[in-house]
This record gives sequence, structure tokens and C-alpha cells, in this order.
Amino acid sequence: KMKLIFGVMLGLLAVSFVNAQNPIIRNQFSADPTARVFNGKVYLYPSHDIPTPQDKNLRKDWFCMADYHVFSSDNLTDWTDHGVIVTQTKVPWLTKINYDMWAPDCVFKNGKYYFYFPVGGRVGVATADKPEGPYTVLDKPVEGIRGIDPCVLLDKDGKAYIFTAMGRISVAKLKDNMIEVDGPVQTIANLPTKGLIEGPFAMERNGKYYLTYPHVANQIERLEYAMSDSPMGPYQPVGVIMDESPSNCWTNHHSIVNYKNQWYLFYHDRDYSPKFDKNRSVRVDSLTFNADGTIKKVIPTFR
Ligand code: FUB
Repeated sequence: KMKLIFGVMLGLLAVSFVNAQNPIIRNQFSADPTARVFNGKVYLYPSHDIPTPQDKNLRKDWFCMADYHVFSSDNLTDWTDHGVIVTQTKVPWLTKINYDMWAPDCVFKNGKYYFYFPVGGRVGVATADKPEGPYTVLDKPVEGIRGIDPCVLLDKDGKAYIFTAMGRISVAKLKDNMIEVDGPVQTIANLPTKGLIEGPFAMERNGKYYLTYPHVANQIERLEYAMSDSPMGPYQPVGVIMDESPSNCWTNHHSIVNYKNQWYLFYHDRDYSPKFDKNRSVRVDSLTFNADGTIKKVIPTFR
């Protein structure tokens, strides 16, 4: 009998631990999380969903995003909100305020942090000396690129590649200055021709390149990936990282990061907004690789 009581207590403890885990950002809606490790901490650069202001002439059933916050943590449970780093009203080249600050990324190169953000169909850049800012928005977007959801892959040889989406995924090499493309923008071949809209995330592990992306294979997005021996491809689709949201959130958007020798998948769902899936919340779960480098499917931790 004692064993049974102990078992039940352990079970309750496990449930309350899981309860404490997801979603990880609790003071606001957050989506499209790019997690990066800088200076021994995980920095999280998500987009920031807000309820649509009623006094503006905006689509009521759509994404509404006016700025970006950055968060950091050294245990993936306690997150510090460092506040707003970039806001739509302070982008010098932006001609129309449209509440469309979608999925961003941030990388460290040449002693600086480069924050890439999509707005108005272009990719803006802001730079800082520290991962949490303050950031200065550069006076023009990345020339030659139109699209959303930038992801920058910094390769081991120091070269940088920018992936973006616009109904398909494209890649271009970045010049050493990190703000101009070096050569043509290329469409990634061999990926699904339908249902691939947005959200690329690219990374390297053990000499293999992974291009991961949301794909609408059925009704809503699920996370899939392709692999290659080189950053610009050719990539071959391999499989599914995470199935469609159990709560039917139409989008999913993610990043994969190694922190303290464990891989993690950051993604989002609609934990705090069951009736409106454009107000999302960032989540995290462990991710593991098989011996051959393929990825084991991640099952989301439920609340
Ligand atoms: O957050 C707005 C858009 O929804 C992102 O750009 C997409 O990846 C999807 O999550």
C-alpha cells in the first residue's frame, strides 16, 4: 500500500513538473521562437503576438505584431524578459505600419549581434554589442531579399547563409558585412511543392546540414526536415519532427538548439488562447538524433 501511495505521489509530482514547463513565456503572447546560445545562456528571439487593436483598420482574424522582445534563461524554466528591442515605428526605411513583424533571428559575428526581422515583406537588420541589446536598426533592409521568416546559418568556416520564405524557401550567401547578399538568391529544390509557406530554420550538426520547416501536408502545419551535405543544398526531405498541433493551432514555427549537451526544439502552440490561434505561446521540448543523424519525432509536452 505504501508503494502505491508513493507511486501516486511521484505521479502527481511529475504532472506538476510538466505543468510548470510549457508554455515557457507567460507574461505575453509569443511565437516563432529562435533560440540561440550566447555567453552560456539561451537567448530567445520570438515574435510577439498582440490582440488586434480595435481602433485600427486591421484584419481582426489575423496576426498582429508590432515589436520584438528578447528573453534569456540559464535553466530553460526561468526566463528574463529584457523588454522591447525593435519596434515597427522605429524602422527608418519602413513606409507602412502594418503590424507584421513576423519571425526573427539573431546571430553573433564580427563581435556584433545581428538581429534579422521581417516586416513589410523585407528583412531588416538591427545590431547590438550584447545579445539583449540595445539594438540599432540599420537604415536599409537586406538588399536583394524579399520574403519572411529569415534564418541565418553561420557555418563552421565563418560563412553565413540567409534562408527566407515566400511560398517556397530560398537561400543566399551573406557577405562578411552580414547585411548584403553575396551572389544570387536560390530557391531550395526538392522540397514539397504544396503547403510550404514559411518558417525555415537551418543548422549544421556533425557535417550534415538540416533545413527544417513547417509544411501543410494535411490541414495545418507540421514540422518537417530535409538534409544535405552542403548549406545551400541540394537537400533531400527526410521526415517529420513534430506532428500537427493537438490543439489545432494552424501555424507552428521552431528552432533547434544545443544547450549543455542536450538538443531542444523550441516551437509554439496556442496555450493561452484556445479560441484564437494567432495569439500563440512559446514551448520547448527535448529533441534527440538517431545514430544516423536523422531526428526522432518530438511529442509535445502537454500542459
Ligand atoms: O508569426 C507570423 C507567421 O506565422 C510566421 O512568420 C510564420 O512562421 C507563422 O508562425
